[in-house]
Amino acid sequence: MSHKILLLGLAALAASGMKAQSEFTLINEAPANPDNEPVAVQPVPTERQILWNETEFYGFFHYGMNTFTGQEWGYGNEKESTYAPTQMPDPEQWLSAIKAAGMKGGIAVVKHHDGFCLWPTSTTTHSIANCGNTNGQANIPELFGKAAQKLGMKYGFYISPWDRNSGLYGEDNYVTDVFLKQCEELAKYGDDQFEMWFDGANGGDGYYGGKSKTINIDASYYYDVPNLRDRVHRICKNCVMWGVGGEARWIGNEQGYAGETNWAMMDKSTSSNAIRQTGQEEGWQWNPGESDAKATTGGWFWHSGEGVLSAERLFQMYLETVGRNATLILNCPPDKTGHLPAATVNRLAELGEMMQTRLGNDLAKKAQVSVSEERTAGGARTYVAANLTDGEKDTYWATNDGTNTATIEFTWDEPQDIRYIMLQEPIRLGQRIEKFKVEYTTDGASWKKLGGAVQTTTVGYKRILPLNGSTSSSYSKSYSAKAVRVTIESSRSCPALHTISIY
Ligand code: FUL
Repeated sequence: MSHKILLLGLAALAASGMKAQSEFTLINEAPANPDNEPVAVQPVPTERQILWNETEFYGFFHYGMNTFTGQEWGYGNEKESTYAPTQMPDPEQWLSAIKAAGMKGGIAVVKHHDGFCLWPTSTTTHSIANCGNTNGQANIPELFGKAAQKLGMKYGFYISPWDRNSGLYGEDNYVTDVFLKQCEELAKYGDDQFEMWFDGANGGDGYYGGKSKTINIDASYYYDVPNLRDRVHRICKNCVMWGVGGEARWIGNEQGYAGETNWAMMDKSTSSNAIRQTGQEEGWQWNPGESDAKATTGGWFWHSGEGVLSAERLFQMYLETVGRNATLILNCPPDKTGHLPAATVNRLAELGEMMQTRLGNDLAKKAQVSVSEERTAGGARTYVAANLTDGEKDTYWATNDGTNTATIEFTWDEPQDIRYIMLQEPIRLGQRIEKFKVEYTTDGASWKKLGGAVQTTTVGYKRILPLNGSTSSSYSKSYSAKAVRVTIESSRSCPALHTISIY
């Protein structure tokens, strides 16, 4: 059509003797795509959500007034002096311990529902500033942020929107003069924060400045989320506003698992826990899942006598969350000394070694890789099979438009003992793969399916499939493979993968 219009225009110009350049503007009908990249399937993540997803596995530290009262939800009337760490709290110790487990960051709870703030704040007297003991003066967000930066880890804070201490709770002033200001104060403890955690527990009974009553609010508007997001993002541009903030979703349970099928998309209006676990292929919002779970046997806060889950169980949680296109935030509560107990530290180190043994040696890197199709290269990009094993997250393999199925084959000179396969899509192109299968051959002739009865549907940011089909004893059986074949059976558009690893 545009060509016809242009020709008519030129004919008219020739007739009138005018110059073409000043009279005509050519409008491109298709956006330029010099690299021949596949068109993204909507919706797609923001840059902030992509960076957040790369944190994958991070720690959660419930520590505060409840650590000293033995409660899980303080009423809000606890005396400031009850917060009395017996030693100087040491967030660097917390973070070093989770780093040893392979975690890339941490979130510190700095205000829980009881309203007690672990930093000196102008917004309330209910903070460490008035606890009256030296160890208690440790400014937790400040120390936590600095320690994370020192250790090269990502960090962020949990601030409860619900405040059972504040006499203003339920009124607009609480949001404008207390909550938003507190969030802004926290944002100022480091503009490189990756996540701010806003819990869904809201309203109910509490102290509320002495009123001791029940106050119910409507969380869908009360916390002024658009303003909250703007105010934090102005300071911390890559800070994902979790939960109430709407940029990443709760996975629908606190047991450390996501659905075997798990889409990063969801409709904002949908809140059933079953749907949170799987997301929705047709969801109109990029709202990826985060799974919050406890590493200990008690509550979220430290309780005397509690145990620590086994490394095997924690590894299972990892497979069932990070391995299913969610992130895992694993709670490790510091005790009254302001340190993680030795049993937790030791277990985290054990987990780190287990992760290294099981997922530390990528056999795909020494295989020959062949694929059924490689997308035609564009200016600065190729889509070759070798991109799958080059260790780069920005290069990827893809097929041509219109080809929505494919096979990818890894072959070794000598048979390899294998237990896991890991796949990753370049999610800036949207989540595409709907169904795949993994097979292996020992003799080079007959192929057998791997993964047991596990659903091999979605991939997303990351998918790890235990090849024996068990997440609880995933290491118990290996397969001797001369070759492994991944078949993509269905995809929303031409499939693209940036990495496949085999362990
Ligand atoms: C819940 C809270 O009510 C718990 O106390 C805890 O902080 C957990 C992570 O989120 O909804």
